[in-house]
Amino acid sequence: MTTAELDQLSINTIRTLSIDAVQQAKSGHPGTPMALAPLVYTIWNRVMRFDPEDPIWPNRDRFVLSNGHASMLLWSALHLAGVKAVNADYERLGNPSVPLDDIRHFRQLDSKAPGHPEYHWVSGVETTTGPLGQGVATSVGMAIAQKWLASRYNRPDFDVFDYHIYAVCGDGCMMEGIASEAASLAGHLGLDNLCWVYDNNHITIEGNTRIAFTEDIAARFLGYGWNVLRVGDANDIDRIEHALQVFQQTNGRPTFLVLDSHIGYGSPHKQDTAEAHGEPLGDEEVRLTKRSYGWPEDAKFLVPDGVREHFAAGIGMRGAKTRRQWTDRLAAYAVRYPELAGEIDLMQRRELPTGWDRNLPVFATDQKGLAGREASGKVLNILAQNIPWFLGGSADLGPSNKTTLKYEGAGDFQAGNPSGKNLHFGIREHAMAAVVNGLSLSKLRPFGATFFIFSDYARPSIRLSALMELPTIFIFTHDAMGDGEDGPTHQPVEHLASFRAIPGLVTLRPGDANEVVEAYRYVMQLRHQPVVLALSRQTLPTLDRSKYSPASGVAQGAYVLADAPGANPELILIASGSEVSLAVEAYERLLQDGIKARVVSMPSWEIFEHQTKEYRESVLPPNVKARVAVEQASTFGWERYVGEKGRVIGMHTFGASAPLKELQKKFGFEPDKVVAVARELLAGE
Ligand SMILES: Cc1ncc(C[n+]2csc(CCOP(=O)(O)OP(=O)(O)O)c2C)c(N)n1
Ligand SMILES: [Mg+2]
Repeated sequence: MTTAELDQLSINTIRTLSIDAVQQAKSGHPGTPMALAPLVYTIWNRVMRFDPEDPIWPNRDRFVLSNGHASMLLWSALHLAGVKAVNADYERLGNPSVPLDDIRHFRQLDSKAPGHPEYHWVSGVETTTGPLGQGVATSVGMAIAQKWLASRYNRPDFDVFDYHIYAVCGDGCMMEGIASEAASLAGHLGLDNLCWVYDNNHITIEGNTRIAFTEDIAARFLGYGWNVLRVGDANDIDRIEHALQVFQQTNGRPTFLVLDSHIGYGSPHKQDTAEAHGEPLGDEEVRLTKRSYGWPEDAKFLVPDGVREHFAAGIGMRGAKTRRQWTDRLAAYAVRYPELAGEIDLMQRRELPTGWDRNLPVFATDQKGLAGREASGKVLNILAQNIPWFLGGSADLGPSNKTTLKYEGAGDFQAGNPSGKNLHFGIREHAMAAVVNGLSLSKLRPFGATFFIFSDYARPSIRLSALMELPTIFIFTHDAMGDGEDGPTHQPVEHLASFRAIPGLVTLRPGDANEVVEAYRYVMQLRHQPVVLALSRQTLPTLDRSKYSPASGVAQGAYVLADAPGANPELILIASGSEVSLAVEAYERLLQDGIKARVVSMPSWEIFEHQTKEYRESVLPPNVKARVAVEQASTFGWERYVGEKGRVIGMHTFGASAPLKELQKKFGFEPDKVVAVARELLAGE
């Protein structure tokens, strides 16, 4: 067979595997894989530097399928390229990442060919996609990461990091706001290592895009400062390859490649229709379509002889060669620059350098105290100096979030200064969260920040962070009513409850400056869990730790901060964040009145739930039923800790606009109120 014939055979293999898998599952999206098989074939077999033997090789090119519903493209590519599996400890396992049998079980339980690309589940998937727009936005984080890594680690004669990022997207991704935010940022930053290929097929679920989407997309991307290319025929792999070469030669701008395609290509009755998007073709149409490809009509899941070999000769050979060259280069680099090479190695395993926690502050007792965000700012500035690859920024609230890295040499990440550690996301919270995910997927240790209320604008990407099991850090300040006069538009209420409801996410709301330090100490050691830190705007008293328990209790999620005489309480006050010192004040008064109270500081439900039953019951003894929880947030969920007989002092409205003191009075966050509720409870009222 000629090379051209092998190319076509490979493309049709991707198409028919996709058709068969969807038909077998009786669910899925055949049309886009049929249309984009030539594109994916070209990127994988002709262009990408990716070694199937080692899908986590640090300098590999990245491939992101942002239109995640077309997942069969990825499963076909991973299968045909012979990509090998890796486990969560980054060990190379040697078995195929996506066996053919799993493609036969597309969308079934435990299959390595699930409905959408899932990062933590299938090796070779660079990021989880499915919620449209997330993939392309995350790819911007990957591109920022590559620039940062190159600027820190590359040396004359040693290009340690020079990879490219390819993202494929459709109309849906282009309509989603997050993609616009991310494209705007990528254009500003001039990320010329980034190429988005837009599947311009004019079809979405409800029909032709003329019903809802008629703008000039190319003009939009020109406006963002991207280089815009067009290939008018999605079957023309030479033109596609040429366009990707143009991308590689383009400096100073990201590339947007508009690819005109026909959804359901080759299907006599379904091509160019919305039906091809998300329904199996049907047995008869499958036969007709295969006939149009010149494929055996009754063959199912057929990988003809020569196809795997063709991939082995393409991506296999190229990937192995480039990885070998890189490994040799890195070995020589490690001799010249042992420290830098050591960093690269640690980073890949998500480990921390020795001394990562040196100089972390200990805050002295202080009734006036320090705001959570202030303490956080001090800690961030130390951590960023101890951990070279710890970096981040805010969505235009750095001065307010106190997330700006101010030490000498921290620098701002910009097109002309890719070594900067302060990222300026602009007022783009959603893209920020996705970019932070992209940085984390690139093994940097990132944080992103905004006001807690605006976490609403970032939540879909935070959810994906948890789904992907990434150790990202989201720093949210102004975590309750502390911003007073800004009023209910700025006062988070249901946010803690909603983050506590996300599986795998750690939500932490420290109660004083030393709890902030301990929170970071805990967070930094996580390797597979994202964290939401909720920090106060206003000052919080720094508690006397010689009188009360040490803040290291944060690592247990909840701990006995102040106890009743003889550790034998009749009442438990539970609080988080700004309400911890309030609970302590109430406790002192109750104690004076002879009431045996205990204060439990509970910065994190999730961490607490992971402690032994023994520990949990030592903190919240089951026989002590008189419990009051105090938190300036929705009371939703607190029943689990206060029990049927307990009480919760929390929020039932959106708050109000007024100075903080008045709000505390109005909504009952005062010692008098806590004492009164405690007394009522003990009196059995
Ligand atoms: C955020 C989000 N909203 C809605 C959906 C449901 N959905 C999946 S695919 C799709 C249509 C996408 O159209 P397009 O991107 O043009 O894909 P094509 O059919 O051309 O492959 C929709 C609405 C989704 N996955 N994510
Ligand atoms: Mg479309």
